[in-house]
Amino acid sequence: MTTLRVILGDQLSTRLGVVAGADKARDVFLMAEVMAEASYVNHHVKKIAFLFSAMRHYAQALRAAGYQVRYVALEDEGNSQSLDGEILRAVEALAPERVVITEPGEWRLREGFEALRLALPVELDILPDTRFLCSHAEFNAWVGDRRELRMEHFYREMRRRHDVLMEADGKPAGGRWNFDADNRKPPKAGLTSPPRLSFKKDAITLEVLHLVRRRFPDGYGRLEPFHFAVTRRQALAELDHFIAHILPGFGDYQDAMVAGEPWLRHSLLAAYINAGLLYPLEVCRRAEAAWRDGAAPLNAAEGFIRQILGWREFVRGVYWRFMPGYLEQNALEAHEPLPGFYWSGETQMACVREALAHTYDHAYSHHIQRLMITGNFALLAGLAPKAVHEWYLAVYADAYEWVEAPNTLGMALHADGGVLASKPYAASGAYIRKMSNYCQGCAYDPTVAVGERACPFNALYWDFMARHRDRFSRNARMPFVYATWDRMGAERQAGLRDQAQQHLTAMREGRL
Ligand code: FAD
Ligand code: DLZ
Ligand code: SF4
Repeated sequence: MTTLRVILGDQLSTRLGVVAGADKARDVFLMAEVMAEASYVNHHVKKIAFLFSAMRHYAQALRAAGYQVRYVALEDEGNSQSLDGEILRAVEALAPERVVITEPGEWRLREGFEALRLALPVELDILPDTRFLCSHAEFNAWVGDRRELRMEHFYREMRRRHDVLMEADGKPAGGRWNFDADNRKPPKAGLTSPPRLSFKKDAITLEVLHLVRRRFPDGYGRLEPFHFAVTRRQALAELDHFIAHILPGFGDYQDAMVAGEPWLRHSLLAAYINAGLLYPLEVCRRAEAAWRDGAAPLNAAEGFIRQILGWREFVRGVYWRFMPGYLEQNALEAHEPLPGFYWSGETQMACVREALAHTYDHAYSHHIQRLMITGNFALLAGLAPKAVHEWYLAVYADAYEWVEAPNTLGMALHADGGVLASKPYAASGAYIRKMSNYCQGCAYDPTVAVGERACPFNALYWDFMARHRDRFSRNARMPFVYATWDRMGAERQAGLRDQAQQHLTAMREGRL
């Protein structure tokens, strides 16, 4: 029986069911570069180039292994420029007896494939994405009748189920599940990013860069220099490098931010894991082995593993459980349009400028920049969640809706009303001052809340807390906030709220 086996741009893994059962003589793989996917948000040009190059290399590897591949390049004649269209065209051309696909990572595509089923003259099977370590059924079973979903509880179950960082007696390695308290060090003086690998561009990547430059001339972001790994072999080299040289410091400086240092001790692996070039469990096992071999401390290995085995799987579970409504949520009733500086990078706030510069240059900024700088600003200023979500989905090389939306709407903006995180990650300039050296180069002063040089994060923080008092004063994890606010007295409170309005006016007028 001839089967058409469809592989999407973020499914570049040979261990998926769609590959495992393939008959080299009869089956055909379909991969397609299409404008519908390349333009449904204003993707960073590096993200498009990374995926197209990785897709082309993956097709080449399949062919080298003896498989038949129908690869439709962006400018190929007849390209219908949509995934549905390309599946229909391939079915017409090849007359397979069935079509097999791995479930996509975004609700809109999943819906599209369900509809396509009805239009196709042959059966369409949607297989589970077995790269994930928690299936939809397992997540739903874990949710059960819990009223609150907390990542920490989920993570413990995942550690047990996959036997990661566990001792023989069923206790967690080192006697604790979580070493987060050790992982909040501010940057020490002179903290820099250790050197990273940079991969030589081969003919395929050069051709893709040329294509992207030509076809996306007004696309967001800097296309070159382009250093991404685009094959599994290169991604494994990046993993080796991280485990050997970077992981030992991962925990200590997980929350630190330093001007001019985009990577610090972060792994840069999300783009590769999400596209399928690395498997999440292999990455966790490598980190665990480094600890067991004495090459990395436990707080680093545990902190790193928690992000992948815990957060990554947890947000995916939340996404599928709460879609399609999840994207519509706006629990804090935030309606402010996204200010232009998110795209242009032009703002006087040094911390925001820095995070946006990394984003523009590398299609990357690390977690604390995403959460506590650009995310925190969006939260405090009341930016409309959907606009912020579309921005995050566009600008990072690792961004797909299943992982981006819960992080943005849930973790950063609290738009889901607390499904993902029990309290908002709101912080004033004092936090940024403590965890970074950004304030040294800023037009504003983090110690000032009202007046000409007042750091916008300060008054916006208090205004945010005052606006949402009804909701947050009942939160047991925010005990001191309202006590401090009340101690300020009416005059100071009015001054802060007026200052917040001035910042918002400056933001709307492009002066912030
Ligand atoms: P590291 O800091 O080295 O972390 C190790 C790995 O853990 C990452 O590679 C990633 O696979 C995983 N991880 C860490 N934190 C999270 C998390 N909160 N959720 C899921 N996985 C996590 N991550 C994405 O992969 N895609 C996104 O589109 C995305 N959007 C985000 C938007 C916002 C507003 C926020 C606050 C976070 C977002 N994250 C996203 C999570 C996290 O910021 C990135 O995974 C991380 O910055 C990627 O860099 P890294 O590979 O160097 O990660
Ligand atoms: C992100 C992306 C881009 C830019 N281009 C393509 C493409 O041309 N062909 C393709 O199959 N996939 C692409 N993707 C990835 C899809 O958008 C991805 O499968 C969905 O976002 C689901 O995660
Ligand atoms: Fe950011 Fe405020 Fe510090 Fe400037 S002073 S870098 S705006 S926290």
